[in-house]
Amino acid sequence: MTTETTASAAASGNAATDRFRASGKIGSIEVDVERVNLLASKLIKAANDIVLEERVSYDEFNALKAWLIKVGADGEWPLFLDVWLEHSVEDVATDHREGNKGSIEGPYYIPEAPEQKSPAKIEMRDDEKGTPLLFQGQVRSTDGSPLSNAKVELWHADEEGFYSQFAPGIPEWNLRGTFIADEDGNFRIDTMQPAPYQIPTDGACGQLIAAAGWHAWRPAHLHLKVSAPGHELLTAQLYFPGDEHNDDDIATAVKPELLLDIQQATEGNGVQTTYDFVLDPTAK
Ligand code: MBD
Ligand code: FE
Repeated sequence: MTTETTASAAASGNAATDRFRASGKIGSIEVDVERVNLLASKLIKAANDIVLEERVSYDEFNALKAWLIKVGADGEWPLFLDVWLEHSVEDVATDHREGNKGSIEGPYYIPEAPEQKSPAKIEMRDDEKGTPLLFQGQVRSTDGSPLSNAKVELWHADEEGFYSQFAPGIPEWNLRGTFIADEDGNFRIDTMQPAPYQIPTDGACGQLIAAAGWHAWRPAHLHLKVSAPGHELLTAQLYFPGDEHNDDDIATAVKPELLLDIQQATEGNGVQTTYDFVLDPTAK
């Protein structure tokens, strides 16, 4: 067994929970009393309607109670919410945009990954497994003008589907980096193609998936945050054609605009892809 395969749901869940607590997203949140009243009332009513319509039993009610307790104990609230709810929040937050489609952030983003000027190679182990991937493109504004020195943050799983800082035995910033595009908005990053990702099977979310007879897979994906002064931050994911889970992602986060065009590399072995990002100006 490699160190990586000893990754546990509780360890990755608790790391994601700690990361959310440290993210600064909580301190700045204030929700109006009217909105809390509306949203909480609707949520409670929806749950009660299900109980009445489906005649939920005490055994089912207690199974739910035990399961919700386990979600917290395993630190899997970030995973649960990001897999089954964030995609709708993302749709609402970005449906005004004219530029690039985005997708969900998910539970495994870490800000301030080491910065490098493009062209660059992302941090990886000397013996990093997998297919080398050259990822390049240009960042532009909606009017077509290149965004010089745009920032491209990239993070993704390794060839076994594990994320650094959320699975044991992986160097801190492995397959994570912040890349500064050139004066024409062009970036060029050498990385390693990620594997499909399976939701941890030994935690509460995995228990639900097994109990409901679902599958636990997300298609292989690159995570990105692309930004430039005066433009809305784009959070996105990019996917690989032919992945069998592009059509049934457990997190419902695939969009046709986010599929890469993968080519054989022109230099060395491996593959390459070009993907351009279009950012919306803020305050139009
Ligand atoms: C992931 O890697 C991910 O991107 C999401 C959205 C949820 C769980 C794991
Ligand atoms: Fe992911």
